[in-house]
Amino acid sequence: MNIGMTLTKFLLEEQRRLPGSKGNFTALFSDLVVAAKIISREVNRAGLIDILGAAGSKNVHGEEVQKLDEYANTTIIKTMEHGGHLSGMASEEMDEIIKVDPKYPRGKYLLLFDPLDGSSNIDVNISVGTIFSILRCNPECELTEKEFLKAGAEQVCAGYILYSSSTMFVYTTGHGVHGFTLDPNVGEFLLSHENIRIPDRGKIYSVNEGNSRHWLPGTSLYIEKLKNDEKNYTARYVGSLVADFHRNLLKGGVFLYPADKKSVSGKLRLLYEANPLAFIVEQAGGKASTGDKRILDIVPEKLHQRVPLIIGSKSDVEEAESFWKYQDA
Ligand code: AHM
Ligand code: MG
Repeated sequence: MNIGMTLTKFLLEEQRRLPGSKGNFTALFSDLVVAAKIISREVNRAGLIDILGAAGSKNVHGEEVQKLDEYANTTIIKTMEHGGHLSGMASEEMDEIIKVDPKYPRGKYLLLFDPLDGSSNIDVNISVGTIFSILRCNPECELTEKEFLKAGAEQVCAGYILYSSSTMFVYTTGHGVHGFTLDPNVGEFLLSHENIRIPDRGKIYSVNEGNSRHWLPGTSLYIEKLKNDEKNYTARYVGSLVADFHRNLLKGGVFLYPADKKSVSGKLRLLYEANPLAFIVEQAGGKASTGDKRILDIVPEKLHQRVPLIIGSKSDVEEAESFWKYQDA
């Protein structure tokens, strides 16, 4: 057992094994860990903040009470911008890219993130998460949206933080997927899930069946097949992508947010949600697809582009893909 193996120490060891690594990435990551701890603390006392907010919209420090997703967004930007490791950021919460303030040095990475995913669950004390993706960039370039529009296969790192019964930080740099659990007494993320592998097939399917009247024929046929399968599939859907994904990553299964007649490109965002989770699932031995192509091969056209997503155990995703030929029927 790796007693006391913190996230930053683990990453440092991982980076040391890579020839030519100068440790910039490790420093960037430790800023991200700080942001995760701050957001985790705030999520954990959200109910108390709400009480204070309702009493007069000011907290005990006399500051305006912020909505948690805005708070998470600002926390990440403020924690990350002055480290000198980033040239820019893009957030699901913001229309435009964020250029690092010229008063700080520019670095060779870009950070893309969904600060607090699962917005419908924030106010009801159900698990939510932060999702992030890191790309390389030339620090000399003039930073425009174009620099962010790279296929997911070019990510150098991706991960998520799940705020749940415990807070967990799960990431990949392309060398397996590792999970760390925040020990609130120590104040550190400690290695709890080394080299996560997703089972080749699971028994869980996760989809919003409330949308079934809008589904295309292939989706309906596939879900019907699962319901009648002798493997006894069971439905599990929280409505927070990080929570649904994390459960299926550990237990095996498939999550779908397909394109349908209402959401013709699906709902989820390619750059902030699908790409990072696709990188993780592939590193864990699973698969992520639109139904007819690999998520990580899509070259984005827009920052906030949506994409249909089928993600999880390899054999389950492949079985779903086999039904996608019926989508146009
Ligand atoms: P958000 O970014 O506004 O939070 O929306 C994304 C969330 C995902 O976490 C989740 O998988 C999905 O939306 C749930 O959508 P729905 O409520 O339509 O099932
Ligand atoms: Mg989101």
